[in-house]
Amino acid sequence: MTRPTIPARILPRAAALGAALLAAQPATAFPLISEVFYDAVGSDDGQSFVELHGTPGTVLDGWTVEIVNGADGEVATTLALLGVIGPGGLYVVADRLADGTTAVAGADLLLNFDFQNGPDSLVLRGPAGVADAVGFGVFEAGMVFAGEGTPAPDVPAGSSLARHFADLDTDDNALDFGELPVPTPGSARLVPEPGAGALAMVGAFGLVLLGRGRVRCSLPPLR
Ligand SMILES: [Ca+2]
Ligand SMILES: [Ca+2]
Ligand SMILES: [Ca+2]
Repeated sequence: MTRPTIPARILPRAAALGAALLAAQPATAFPLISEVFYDAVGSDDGQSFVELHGTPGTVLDGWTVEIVNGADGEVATTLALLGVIGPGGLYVVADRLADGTTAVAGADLLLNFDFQNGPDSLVLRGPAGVADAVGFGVFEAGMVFAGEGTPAPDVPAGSSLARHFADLDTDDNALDFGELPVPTPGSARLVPEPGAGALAMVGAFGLVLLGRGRVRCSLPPLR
């Protein structure tokens, strides 16, 4: 049995992620959109969710998540948030079934909504304006991308679109988000605490994930 090796060609992408980690940490403002599950296998009813990451105790009353239709830029749905980000630093808004329940475990708020399957955007808006945004899919000429930087990839049914690290925001959706084959409402990977070797650990972890294909990292294309 041969030991798995890390292809040299992905090193520049890992370096880009490492640089992003260094550059982004001091400036990151919370809350952030950390995960979006917009297309379950089969019906999305009661399965869709949006997860936010932020400082525990943050009051979200008055905050909204807008679902922006990529076809025309119109806000198709506005999710009015309520309540407080809990001790774990994550907050989940889940789609409600007709009977008032949801299939999403541990949801903090149930609302009735339905995503299209992209290209679309989500905009998180607070009292001071837009706090974060993510757009996903291929935006063709005439379509409206309301995310940040470049769009994140469209993910297949059953997978969610998630930040590689819930607390890492470079304001470039393609860099920050990737496919999560098993959605994780209410849990997330965070950047390790700053310290000697922490960045190296993150970089190594990223390399392992990239090498194994467990994270379909949407870093800039290889040249
Ligand atoms: Ca579906
Ligand atoms: Ca952002
Ligand atoms: Ca999650």
